Amino acid sequence: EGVQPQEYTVVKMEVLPPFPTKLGPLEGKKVFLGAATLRPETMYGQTNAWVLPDGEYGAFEINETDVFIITERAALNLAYQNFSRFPQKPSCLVELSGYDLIGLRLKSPLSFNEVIYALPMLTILTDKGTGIVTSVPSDAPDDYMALQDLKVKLAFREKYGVKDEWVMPFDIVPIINIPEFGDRAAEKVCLDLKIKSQNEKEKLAEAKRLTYLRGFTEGTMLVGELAGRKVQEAKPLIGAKLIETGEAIMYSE
Ligand code: A2H
Repeated sequence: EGVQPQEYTVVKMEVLPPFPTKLGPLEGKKVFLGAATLRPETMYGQTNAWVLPDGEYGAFEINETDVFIITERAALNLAYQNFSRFPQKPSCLVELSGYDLIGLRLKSPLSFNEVIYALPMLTILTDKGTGIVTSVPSDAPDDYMALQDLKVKLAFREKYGVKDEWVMPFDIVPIINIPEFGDRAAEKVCLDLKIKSQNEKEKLAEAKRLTYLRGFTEGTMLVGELAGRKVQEAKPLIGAKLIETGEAIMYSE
């Protein structure tokens, strides 16, 4: 953990009915996967959500109506930031594993894909953010490689019970142009560095460093209300709009 607090936007990815049996007790509530992101301006390009198969999650009451599926650690932090039905006390309705979440149908704010699915990612850390990540393969090297792994490795899909139709129809959505990297920066950098899988940590760290540096300072939005504006200008405006509309909350740790 760093010394500086990290400010995340937690995007509310709505779980669409029908709920699987495990989520039965949540019937009648508004249920969301709470995805922690540092890049709210990229939400147009979402293709799926990521969960850690062996991760421990819970369905926590955020208020009278809304339930967030996140780690217990994040629920405790949120409870101290006024996001719990009961002050400073997480209220868990169901304990869940990542396996229970794979295949959930989701509707996520700003996404051009109207329905997306929860899929397995093996490199999610449970001591950071909410343990749920939203996937933007155009601009996040980790997301691009994890989605590639699922697309090209049938054995990987089978191991986690991932159906082809949750993965195959979802292509990169170009949302940001970066002068040196084009409009699919994560893909270009992963190809340039010859990254083979989501487990190549060092190469992926380098890929992230490269895309960041240029993306934030020189990137231009290609889509949405702020098309044509710099990423730097769009990021706080889009983040604020998601909060105003109730489609996201701020979370710090
Ligand atoms: B970012 P930092 Cl387009 N485990 O969101 C692993 N990764 C996690 C995580 C966890 N528990 N919680 C959040 N993250 C990811 C968008 C994005 C992100 C883009 C480009 C880069 C990028 C879409 N995925 O992050 O260590 C989330 O992915 C690159 C680091 O707190 C979150 O923002 O700095 C970011 O990592 C937070 O990482």
